[in-house]
Amino acid sequence: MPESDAARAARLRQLINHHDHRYYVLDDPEISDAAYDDLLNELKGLEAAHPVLMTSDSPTQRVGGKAAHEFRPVQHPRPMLSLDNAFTVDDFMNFDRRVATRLGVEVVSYTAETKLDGLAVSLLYDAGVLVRAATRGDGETGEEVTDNVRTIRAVPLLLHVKQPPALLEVRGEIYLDEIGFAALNRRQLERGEKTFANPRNAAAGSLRQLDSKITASRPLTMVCYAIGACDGWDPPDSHFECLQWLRAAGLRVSPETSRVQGAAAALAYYEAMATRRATLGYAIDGVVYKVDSRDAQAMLGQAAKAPRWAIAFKFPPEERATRVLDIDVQVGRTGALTPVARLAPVVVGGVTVTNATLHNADELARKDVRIGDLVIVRRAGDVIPEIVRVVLDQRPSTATRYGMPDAVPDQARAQRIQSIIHFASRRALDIEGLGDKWVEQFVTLDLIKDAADLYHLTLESLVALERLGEKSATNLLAAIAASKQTTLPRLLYGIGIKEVGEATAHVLAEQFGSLERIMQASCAELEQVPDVGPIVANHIHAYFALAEHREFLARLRIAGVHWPNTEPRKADSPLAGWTVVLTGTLESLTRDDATARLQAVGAKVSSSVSKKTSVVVVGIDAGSKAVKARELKVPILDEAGLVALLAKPLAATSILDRHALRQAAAE
Ligand code: I6G
Repeated sequence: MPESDAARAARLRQLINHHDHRYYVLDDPEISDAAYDDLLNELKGLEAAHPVLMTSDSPTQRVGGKAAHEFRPVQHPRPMLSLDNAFTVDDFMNFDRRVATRLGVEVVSYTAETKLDGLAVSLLYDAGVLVRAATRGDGETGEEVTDNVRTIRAVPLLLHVKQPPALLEVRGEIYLDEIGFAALNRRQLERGEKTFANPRNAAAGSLRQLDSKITASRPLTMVCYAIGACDGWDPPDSHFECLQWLRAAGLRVSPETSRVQGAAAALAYYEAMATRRATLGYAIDGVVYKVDSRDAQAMLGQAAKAPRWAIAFKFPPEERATRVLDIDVQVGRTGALTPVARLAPVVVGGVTVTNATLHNADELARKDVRIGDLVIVRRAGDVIPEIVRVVLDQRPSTATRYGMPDAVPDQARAQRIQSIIHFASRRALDIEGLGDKWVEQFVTLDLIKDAADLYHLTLESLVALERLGEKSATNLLAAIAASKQTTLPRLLYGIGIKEVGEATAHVLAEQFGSLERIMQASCAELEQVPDVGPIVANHIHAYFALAEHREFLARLRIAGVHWPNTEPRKADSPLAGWTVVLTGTLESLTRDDATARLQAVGAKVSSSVSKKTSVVVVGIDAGSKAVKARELKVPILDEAGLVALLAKPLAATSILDRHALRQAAAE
């Protein structure tokens, strides 16, 4: 091989990395897309002709490689904490006064940054080379997503530093901007695949792809906001300088970062960002203030879950006015009719909203929403669009009430479509690529009548459809075939028994062990299951009493769908013998879910604390039970500890050691 090929390949790598940095990090490209493609194609050609020229940090390696089977758990070198929140000016002022008092200063110097609504990740650079990327997970343990993160061009594979630290952990947020999000959803629609509800879900879904080629096709980007663990190097003295260092090292840092002196300047930054929020081009849900001096940060230290030197001041959910163009009903998988307002498109918190559910006839009447009304819309929990209220003084004289129908034409067909969509959904049989639009089309064209028919679709029938090429059809059939190997809880959830959610499906499977035993169970036996009351027991019993449903399950089996029996719960379940008390409000899961999941791993959930209690889980605003637990010296877990326990019940003892608050106050 001529020497010049090696030199040319090295030069091309350098040039492409430079232009990636200009385009993806600085947002300031120097060359046209066509000129960039020429460079990349030339490098690909050289590497194909001389494979020895290929390096692991070559930009050609960002296209994604082999599909993985799972995401390996990885322990973070230092826990990835969360941030305390402020929701009001008073909250923020209290934080500022607390910090000032502890530091013994009058005016605190902060770095202010935007809080992007994405997914927190940790990047590990070994001597300047990206060697690992992991999601935050529960803060202690995340999932390794290196192959996927390598496809993100805003993430340098090599740091632009002459003498890189021996080890450097960088933390930040992976997200999609508004243009990237809209483009992705457009593409999903074109392919008949599910669109994403918001950029955060899209980013999370894109990063959690086992096939990194799919991640490579998604327009993800990243901003970095902190240095985590490091070795062989002292970071600069202030957070602001750390961010500048990261920027100089080739990483993307929020362009909105600013140093502010004192509370008044901090609040002015908040106001400025709140005003600019709608035009930034990416979703932010607040601003983050960090005490700037790293020495001061060290003096302040951290509480159980969050540093004492930082706070996220959240924005109130964004509200926008728009017009109700129409109201109609949507048929759910159980046949229930839900009124839906069709809205003039409006961007709320970075997402275009065109529909808002009105839940049921009562809610429709209570809010008195009429066709033609001007309404205020927000995204509940910043996700699901909802109508907050009607702007009554702008109600047009032509506004008309909507009469909820008892039934709609084609209701049975709409219901069948919804039940198949549910059956194929990620938490049920998980048939990847079977978007809602395809299900609608298959049912409309009479290719399928129910979910069992999916397993009899053929390549010939699919390629005959417009817009479904042979490759997509083959992939879809492979995904359908792969879903045959499933689990009893997934099946129980997927068949869509009224009010049987994932948690109940799990507990049913745990308690009965096989579908046959659930089918034969009486209402009284079903009611013995934790989480199953008389109404749900009745739904389950009624479902299996219908010959049509039993026949459907038999057809699934004949088609090769297989769900191994689970072992009915035994005394050696990981938490068998444990008694757990839940108190206070949990943020990431409901009390019912927590109960069902604890019971599924063998724990008994009790409502009162005694010496025999194994652990008390303390949520927000916990009252006397937390006090009693301290008095009785019963171990106390916070919510993060509960999540860790549910994720790995076999590691219960070490989780208790790690998370239990152990009555620090009492000891
Ligand atoms: O979740 C976060 C978003 C933004 C952060 C964060 C941040 O800084 C701009 N900083 C820290 C230290 C943490 N979470 C824990």
